[in-house]
Parts: sequence; C-alpha cells; structure tokens
Amino acid sequence: VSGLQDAVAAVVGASHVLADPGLKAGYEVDWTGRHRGEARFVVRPADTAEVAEVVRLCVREGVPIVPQGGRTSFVGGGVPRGGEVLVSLARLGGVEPVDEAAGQVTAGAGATLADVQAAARSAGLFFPLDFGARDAATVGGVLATNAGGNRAFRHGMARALVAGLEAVLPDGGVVSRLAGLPKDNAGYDLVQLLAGSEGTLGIITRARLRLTTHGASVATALIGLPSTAAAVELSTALQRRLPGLDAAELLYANGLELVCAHERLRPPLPHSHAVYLLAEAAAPEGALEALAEALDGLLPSPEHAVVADDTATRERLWRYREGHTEAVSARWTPLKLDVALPVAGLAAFVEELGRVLTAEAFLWGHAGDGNLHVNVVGLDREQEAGITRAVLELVAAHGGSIGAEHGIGIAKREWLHLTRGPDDLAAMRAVKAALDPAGLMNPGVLL
Ligand code: 2HG
Ligand code: ZN
Repeated sequence: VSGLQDAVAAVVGASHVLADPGLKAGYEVDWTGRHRGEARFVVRPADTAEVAEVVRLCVREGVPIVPQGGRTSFVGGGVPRGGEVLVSLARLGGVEPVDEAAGQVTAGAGATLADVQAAARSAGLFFPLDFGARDAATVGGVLATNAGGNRAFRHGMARALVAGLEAVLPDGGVVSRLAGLPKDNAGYDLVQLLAGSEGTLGIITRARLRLTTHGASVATALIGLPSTAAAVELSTALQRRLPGLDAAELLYANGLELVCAHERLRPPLPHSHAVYLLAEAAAPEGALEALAEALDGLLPSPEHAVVADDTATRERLWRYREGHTEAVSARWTPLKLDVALPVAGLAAFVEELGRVLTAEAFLWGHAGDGNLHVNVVGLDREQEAGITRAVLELVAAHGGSIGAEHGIGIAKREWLHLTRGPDDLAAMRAVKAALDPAGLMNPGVLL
C-alpha cells in the first residue's frame, strides 16, 4: 500500500500526497458534517494527465477511488467511505479566456462556480447556473452531480449548460470532447452520460460551458402569500407574464424567522405571511417596472410585496432565501431531503407532507421547477430513517423524484428504486459494469 503512495507521489510530487491524519482531515468530511470517512491518502493532481496516471496506479493495485470537488453536495458522494484514495480536483482550477464567437468557456474541474460566473461577466456574457454554494462548489462537482439551483427552471440544470468535457475513465483512459461544437453527431453522448454520474463512471477534469446573455437591468421581489398553492399560482402567472423571469423561489415563515434571527435581519414585510415567493426578473432595461407591472393585480395589496432593483435591497432579499441552509445548520445537523414534484401537484404534496412530518421541519426550494428542500431537525438516527422513508414514499406516490438537484450519493442510494424501475436500474448497472468492471470508481455511490 505504501508502494502505491510512493508511486502516486512520483507522479504528482510528494507534497501533493497527504497521508498525515491532520492534513487529510479537512478532506474527509462534507459541508454538513454528516458524511465522513477515512481516506487511505489524499492526492492533489495538477492536470488531466496526472489524474489519469493516478487512476491507472490505483486500478493496478485494486484500490478504490473517491473524486472530490467542493464537498457541498449534502449526499456524501464526494467524501470517503473508508480506505479509498481520495482524488481532490482542487488544483485543476483556472478558467480559460471566454470564446466569444462560440459563447462558451472552458474551465478546469477545480474552478469554482463563482469563478466561471465572473469570467462570463467580464466578457459581457452570463453563466446562468447559480446557487448559494457558488464560492465553494467546483465545476467538476457541479457537472458530476448535475447541479440545478435558482435558474434551472429557465436555463436548465448543469447538464443543459455543458457543451463538452474532459474526463478520466475508470481504467485511466481519457475522453476529451472540448470542441463544444453545437452540431456534433458522432455516436454515444459520453458528455451527457458523465454529467450526473456522481463520479461513478469517471473523473471530470475540464468542462466546456455554454454562456448566454443576460439583461443588465435586474429586479427582485419578495411577496408574502397565504399558502403554497398561492405561491405556485403566482410563480406560474409570472412565468407567463415575464419572459425575463429568472427565479421563483419558495420560503416559509419558520425558515424566514430562523434566518432573520441568525443573520440579525429585520423582517422583509410589515406583516408576517405563511409563505413567500422570491421572484427575480432580468431585462435589457426596465426590469423593475416590468416586474411591478407583472405583479399588478396579482397581490391583495402593495403591502404584501417588496420590489427593488438596487443592489443592497436585492442582496438582502436573497439573504432571506439563501441564508436558510446556514441558519438551519448553525443549530442542528438536519436530515436533508431534496425532492422534486410536478409543479401542478406541489401544493397538494406540501399539505400531505405536513401530516407525515412528525418533527420540526423547514421547507424551502425552487417553486419554478417544483424542487423542494425538506430539512427535518431534532431526530435520532432511527427516527430519521422512518421519516426519510415516509417522505420519499410520499414523493413517489405523487409522481416526483427522490433526488432533484443534489443527487443520490450514498444518502439516497437505498431509495433509488422509488424513482427508477427495475429495468432502468439494470441498464444503469450494465453501464457501470461496462465502464468500471472492477467497481473501483466512487464505490457505494448511486448504485
Ligand atoms: C438551496 O436551494 C440549496 O438552498 C440547499 O439547494 C438546500 O440546504 C438545503 O437543503
Ligand atoms: Zn436548491
């Protein structure tokens, strides 16, 4: 085993192999603190060639591998289960100059989502994928987990925004499809297969991302509403009225109060409401007027909404929404479920969920695409298992998905059958077995 470590050190340099428990520790636990395990050692390769060489050495020794991005996934897919070689992609950062003719940019797996957004902006373009962990989540992990976020209902998840990628396969071979040609029909789409594969079919090392344009004028509204049904109805109406609607996010009173207490923010509106919708619109100009006009006639009174286009207010409105994860985690290690429902059935689901949830829970999510985050607190492990089963079975009964934008990882693996049928699962296993016959690439995740 130390033979493997020496061989890996010869490839990446001894200073990029971490075997000391103190040095490894930060890599062995995810953001939530819930998922952790001991790695055999951590390796920090510098480029695709080094990743490939490391994989070949591990395969030769029959040692399993865990690829790691920003550790913000919540489902345990990027931290060790025990005894694996942990391949951190942190050193594969860097964003190349934007290809303005193609409207694309190539970035290393270790570049953060915020790095890509900034590179796009500096070229007068826009990378629409966005979520709260933008400063930590990395391109490799974002694609490997097919992350979604706030604008997915309009621009698609990571999968819709990838024009190509480079990856090291489980045998150490390299697939490089970085040309980003909009028309390129030449066989199986390995790019789309690797996107969302959660590191089980290979290690993404670089990606070619699609950029778009975005209106310079942006306006944000936070609207208080009496029910989930009213919020979904408003979200749907705004999508019809406002072609530039970019976000339609769902919040509830208890979560908002928790965020206000945690961040010492004053409440957003004069009165408290059961449910809130955060809407954002972008346009070449006049987004504020367009948003206010779209809301006109849809609110019981102007007191039910704050609408703003100045940066300070907009950022405060987003804090109410994006502060949820941190505010909950500051007090508990919550049970986290990330589910998707057909938008038309979201309100009915939430109502039934209230009967299933026997403990305190915080709900929030993305109303535009029916993606609900269920954070349940104050449970012991046995209660967590019971609640998980009850909620995910309810999701399945409502025609939803048990893994919306965070993936399956190890946390939801035993529930995959609620969302995928037996033949579907068999086909996925066949793909896995074909590409990774020894089962060494992120074992235990997904399947
Ligand atoms: C969000 O939309 C993120 O806030 C995190 O996907 C959700 O912390 C969560 O459960
Ligand atoms: Zn989310």
